[in-house]
Amino acid sequence: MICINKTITRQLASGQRKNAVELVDIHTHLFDPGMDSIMLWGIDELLTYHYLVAEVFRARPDLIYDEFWKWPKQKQADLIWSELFVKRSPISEACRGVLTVLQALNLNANTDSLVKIRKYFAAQNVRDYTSHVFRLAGVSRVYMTNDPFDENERKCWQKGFERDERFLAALRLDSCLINWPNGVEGLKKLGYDVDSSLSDRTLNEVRRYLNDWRKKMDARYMAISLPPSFNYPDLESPLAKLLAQAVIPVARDNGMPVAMMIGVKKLVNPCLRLAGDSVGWADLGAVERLACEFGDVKFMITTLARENVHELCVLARKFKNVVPFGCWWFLNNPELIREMTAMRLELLGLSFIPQHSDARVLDQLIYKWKHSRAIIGDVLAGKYEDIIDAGWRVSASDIKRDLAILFGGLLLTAKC
Ligand code: FIX
Ligand code: ZN
Repeated sequence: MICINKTITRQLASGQRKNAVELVDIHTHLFDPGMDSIMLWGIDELLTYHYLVAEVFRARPDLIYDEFWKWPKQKQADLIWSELFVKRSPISEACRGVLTVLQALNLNANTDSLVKIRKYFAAQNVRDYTSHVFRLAGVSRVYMTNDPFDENERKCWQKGFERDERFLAALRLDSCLINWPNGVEGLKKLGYDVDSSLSDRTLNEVRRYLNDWRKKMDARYMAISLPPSFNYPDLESPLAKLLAQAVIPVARDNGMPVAMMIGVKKLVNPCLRLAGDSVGWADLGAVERLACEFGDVKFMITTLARENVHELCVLARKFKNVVPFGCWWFLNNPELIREMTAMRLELLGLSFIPQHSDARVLDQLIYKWKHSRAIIGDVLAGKYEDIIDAGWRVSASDIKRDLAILFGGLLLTAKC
């Protein structure tokens, strides 16, 4: 075994050395290039990302929400560029991300006008560009967020398209199950004989829906985002019953993980649309009880409140079928990624998934992973240095093996 020094450790751990690891991004809002009508990419999509929409209204509180939403995307992007990049230094994480993407594409960001940058993107072919972005980001595969209730997305599935193996499917449950019986009409439209009561017939039909679309998409896991108030068991909550008697049985029968993303307060400011969601502390006792009752089902959990992160680490130590993942949304910022990664490595070793990108725009893969790898790699390198100081011999192959566990999507697919 060739022992390596701390410099190489640091380079390897942060992916600075070639083919450090096949990286699998386990949660994004990207779409297969075959679904080109709904796939987002390019400078205008990057600049109108909802993170930057929230920030431009802070720079220009005089802006009228409805006026802004009436503008064409290019006009929105021009305003965001002018307010957040030209008139002010683009130091927020979301602004910096756009700079990182442009730098990686060798485009000059130091400009007042987006004309030249738009020309570059206009000249790209989406399939070639997708491969270029995956190469620059060092990503091998991504999981999408797939919702049969979304009209535009459903049309792609019903028309059929040639799958790109780099884009795996995850069946998203929010539209169908959150605020039941809101999903009843949608299920009926899709041909399922349900009603608002959670009768055996309705539960059977929900299971049929989940299985039909799991198969149609070749979905590898099911996912749902949950409010801070989520509880289980909860006799008052249709959602608790639907999870226990529809989602979890289908997951168990097919060896599918269930991802629960907990702590989102939807649309606290509806005028901001996608940018209007906020965060709340959640009682993770619900996760403890689900993990205890369904010990043969894998629960992938991410929380939105910083206060829940440590609690989730301890919870995961108690339940081998709970896998914490990612630094979600308002936690996906350098200092919090650093804090969360150190906490998780110290409490969980390598038994968690450090990050997902949550990318909504293809090009974001470049910045979300460059920024995260640098921090996660730095923290991880420090942990190798600690054990080297304690006399442990670390080889390059050890680090590559460990990175494959952390970033290769293995914890999502491994049996629990
Ligand atoms: O529920 C989710 O998948 C969230 O990640 C999104 O709703 C959110 O808008 C987002 O993209 C955060 O990064
Ligand atoms: Zn997401």
